[in-house]
Amino acid sequence: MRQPLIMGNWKMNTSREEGVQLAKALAEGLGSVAQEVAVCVPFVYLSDVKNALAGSPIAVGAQNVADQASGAYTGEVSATMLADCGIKYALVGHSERRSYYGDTNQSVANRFCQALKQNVIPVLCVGETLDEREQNRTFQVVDEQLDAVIDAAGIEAFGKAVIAYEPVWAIGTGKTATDEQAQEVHQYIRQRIAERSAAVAEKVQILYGGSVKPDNAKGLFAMPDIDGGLVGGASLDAKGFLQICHSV
Ligand code: G2H
Repeated sequence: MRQPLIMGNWKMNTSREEGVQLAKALAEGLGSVAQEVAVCVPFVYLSDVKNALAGSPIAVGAQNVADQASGAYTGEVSATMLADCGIKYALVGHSERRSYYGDTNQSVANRFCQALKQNVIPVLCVGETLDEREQNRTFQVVDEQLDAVIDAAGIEAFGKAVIAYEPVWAIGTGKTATDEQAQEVHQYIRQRIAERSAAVAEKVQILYGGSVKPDNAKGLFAMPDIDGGLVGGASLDAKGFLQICHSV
């Protein structure tokens, strides 16, 4: 049985104080839950939020990680630095990184490997654009995104990683994939992993992301291959995010 995971992605939002208050409200309101909960926060607030969550089961993640180990890479934050700050997760290949900052399948694979090397759990984001879906290329695009990482890290690496399926057309648009549309791709991803390792496919958590809200979370999380959510906009409101956390 896979443990559900609900992960907030604050993106480039909140002030330091707002972030700390949001984290405290989550810690106070969560209660005891069987599922894992995490928040991916801006780099500069990682330590503040981690301190605010001390004693709570809520983990902290970064929204990106460098594709190199160390050195002359101005502006980058390495996996070693994240590990040094006690950060548990790092998103890699979020569609906003791929589309606005030039992250490629290869650089995403390198980021994934760097995170794993430092025991930071990579959360590999994959998903198709609306054009790609309309051209019936969803599975092909997801395959290419997955294969680049499988080639670089090996299939066993997915036993220590998380996958997030985020259809680009559903991100921040208010358009959510239907439960069935999301399940179809989640099942496909799990089957692609199973072709290489049934044990890893059984173990890997596959999250759905793209306009997850308190009113659609339950239906999505009830699907057999959806192991939780990566929640953007709705994770900025403590009450709503806690409701989503309790929708598993
Ligand atoms: C997708 C998601 C979180 P939102 O980017 O990663 O954001 O829930 O706002 O669509």
